[in-house]
Amino acid sequence: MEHEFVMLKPDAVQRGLIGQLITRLERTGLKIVAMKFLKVSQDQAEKHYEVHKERPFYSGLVKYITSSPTVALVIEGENAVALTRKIVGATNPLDASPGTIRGDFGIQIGRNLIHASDSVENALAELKIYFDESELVNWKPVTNNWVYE
Ligand code: D4T
Repeated sequence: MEHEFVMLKPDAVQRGLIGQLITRLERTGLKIVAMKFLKVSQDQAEKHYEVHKERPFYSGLVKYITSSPTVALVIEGENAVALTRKIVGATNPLDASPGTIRGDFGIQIGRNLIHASDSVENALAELKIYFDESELVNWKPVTNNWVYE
């Protein structure tokens, strides 16, 4: 089963959307295996957004993600990465379809509420910035046989 790394960004927490956003992921049948409320450190932010280091929005992005608490989650399930990215929607809320998180709750790309890793490899690398692998909980929901055939 795939693991996906998700972060509810500072704007989602400040706007009181934690419950609503987690509900959208949970109701698919995808399973939460780790979850943490944390203020991202400068070091974690620099590791997380290393690929964007040379981009003009990098310093604003690091400032934003470290500015206020976030919620980090690891989600497990079949095709967890693609499914989660579909629920999250396009990076810019303007391009995100209605029904997606960014399409329904966002206006600007710099306040797009949620992060979801774009590949299985990046999910593993990113979850390691925020979690020790021992923090991932191995459990089986009682609904499993009704989510998977
Ligand atoms: P994340 O990584 O937050 O899930 O977003 P995406 O995978 O959808 O998009 P990304 O990596 O291209 O961008 C990372 C992060 O940077 C912000 N950003 C991006 C921004 O503020 N201005 C920009 O022009 C771009 C391209 C938003 C998401």
